[in-house]
Amino acid sequence: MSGNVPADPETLARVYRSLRLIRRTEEEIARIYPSDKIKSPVHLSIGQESVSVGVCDNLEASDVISATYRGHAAYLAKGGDLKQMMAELYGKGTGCAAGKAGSMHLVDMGANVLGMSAVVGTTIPVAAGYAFALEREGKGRIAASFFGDGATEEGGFSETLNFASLHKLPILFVCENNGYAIHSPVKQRWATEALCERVRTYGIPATHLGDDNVFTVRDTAEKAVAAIRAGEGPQFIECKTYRWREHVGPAEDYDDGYRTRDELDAWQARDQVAATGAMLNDALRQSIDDEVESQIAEAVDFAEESPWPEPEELYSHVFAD
Ligand SMILES: Cc1ncc(C[n+]2csc(CCOP(=O)(O)OP(=O)(O)O)c2C)c(N)n1
Ligand SMILES: [Mg+2]
Repeated sequence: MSGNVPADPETLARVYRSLRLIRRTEEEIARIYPSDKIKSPVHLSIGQESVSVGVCDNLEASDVISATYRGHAAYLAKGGDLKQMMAELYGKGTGCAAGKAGSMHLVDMGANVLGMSAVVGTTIPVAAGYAFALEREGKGRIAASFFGDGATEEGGFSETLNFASLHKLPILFVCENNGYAIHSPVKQRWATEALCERVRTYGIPATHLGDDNVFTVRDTAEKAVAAIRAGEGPQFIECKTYRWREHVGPAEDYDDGYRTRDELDAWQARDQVAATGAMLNDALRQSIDDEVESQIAEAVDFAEESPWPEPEELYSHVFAD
């Protein structure tokens, strides 16, 4: 495993805990899904956790993030409430969006997680708008926006880069390049793979990471966040990563013919959850694992036992008060 392993054991334990929580939560979601208790489609981040964890480890609680319909990892890495997330997937009234939104539209403003969207690319300009507000607020808070490789093909992506650079907005753009938009590989969609070169033409410093080593992501994000906080304007990170499961749903899809299991094997060999766990002593790893399991079990119980939303709930959050 490449990358700088952090000297301080607290960081190592914190990063592992976050990775493990996301992985195990999504494995539980995949396990429960066939029971039909989960009422919304699920886009799992299994295999991609380290991008969210490495970036969010550099953010303050008061910083803001945006993400996508594949948003469980970013939501949890930023400190979004797990019980409310699980209840939201179940469509329960205690969910983070009162059971009306499901997995693709998570939100937790208590943790400064902006509402997510199923419409590709749309949360990028929203995050920049929020960064604009944060800049005017003048308290040093920043925004980070997570999106996929496919989202960079949307017009709003380019418009947002230009606006953010022009106004030196305090925003970190994070492209999770998992190589596919649904079943279409990047090679069939991009004239060149030089995404960071394209981004630099907007005057935004951009770093390409060839794999998703969590500590490399963390180090890169640390520098980017420091530059943003110093008032230098936006920064961009493109991180290659890999989605282990199907685009939407709990299963694998290596028989669908658009990608091969060999590709998965190469990424699984450097699984960041396992690799980071292996850096801890057995007793500490076990205690973190146990804690994570009980946190997830509690969240599942909470979702199962929570009431359905009241019919009147249909009319709340429709218009601003
Ligand atoms: C504007 C828009 N166009 C098309 C779709 C259909 N769609 C849903 S997910 C997706 C792929 C997006 O790929 P990427 O941004 O790489 O994210 P990933 O799913 O790989 O995380 C597409 C095309 C959509 N939801 N919104
Ligand atoms: Mg993608």
